[in-house]
Amino acid sequence: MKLIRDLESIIEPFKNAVITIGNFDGVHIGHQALFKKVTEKAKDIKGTSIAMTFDPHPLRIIKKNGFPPLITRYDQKIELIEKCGIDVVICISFSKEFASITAKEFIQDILINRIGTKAIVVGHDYAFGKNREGNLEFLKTHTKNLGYDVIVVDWIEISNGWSGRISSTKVRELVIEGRVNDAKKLLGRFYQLKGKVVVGRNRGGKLLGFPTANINLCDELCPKSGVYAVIVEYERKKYKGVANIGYSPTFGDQKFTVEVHILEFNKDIYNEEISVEFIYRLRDEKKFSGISELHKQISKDIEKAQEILEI
Ligand code: RBF
Ligand code: MG
Repeated sequence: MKLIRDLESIIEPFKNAVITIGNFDGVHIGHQALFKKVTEKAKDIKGTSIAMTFDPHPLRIIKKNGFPPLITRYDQKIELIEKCGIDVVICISFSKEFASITAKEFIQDILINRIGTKAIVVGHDYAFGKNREGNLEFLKTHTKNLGYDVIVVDWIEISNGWSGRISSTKVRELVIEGRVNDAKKLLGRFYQLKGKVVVGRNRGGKLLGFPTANINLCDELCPKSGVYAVIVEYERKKYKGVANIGYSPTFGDQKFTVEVHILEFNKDIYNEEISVEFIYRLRDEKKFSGISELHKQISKDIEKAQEILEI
């Protein structure tokens, strides 16, 4: 897959370009359906399958605050799009200037003239460009004079055990509510956090008997506080684990942490990158009357996690 970060670097249009355009935060099953249609159509017309996306997320530029936490960070998003079999990802560095381009200019100058678009694949509620001018109706009225096809993907076809609307907003809601199992239905994979292992309080192993790797988060989406059965990936190997998200109320901590106790593991992994897949939410975080009560509960959590992760 080819990654393009700058439109200027496209010196000649792609052969029979089939394109889909979006933020694709989360690369959920709705997005995956769009990519599938793009690759199928590109195969049909012996062309190039293209996904255009944006980084940073346009809302971070348009809205000063109140933008949503990301489901997938930039590198993870690109990696997931690549897995869908797309030939070229064009990732626009979103700016106020880019936002001011009209839908007509965007289609004519960028999609047609520069990229060589022959077909645009969209969901039925799609709109782009300044003031969301570039909606489906708009796209369709320009097909004849600009010479491209519009292909609409019906998202109902791909429900995957989920009957509601599929959107990044819905995925965020589910993760924030701790409903990682439902989030999985929409993502087509488990929700995953990636981060560097940082120094914690150095208490888990010594005092409690369960050492934890504390993960440093930037501003990505974090599941609801609580205890989860997880799968940890480190150096391409997978391990079972139990994660705790929250404030460790037993110790009266004021600091929010994401920490994971990795089963059958005793390496020093400070400063190393790990990823944590959230498989199942075991319980809420609780204030225990003492260390031994908390220790007992964590032993039970591990037992339950072992059972869940066995299958
Ligand atoms: N701390 C709490 O105060 N309440 C909990 O319910 C709780 N559950 C945990 C469950 C697991 C599986 C793990 C690994 C940790 C949990 N902790 C909990 C956090 C614990 O207090 C923390 O790991 C140590 O204090 C080290 O920082
Ligand atoms: Mg720790």
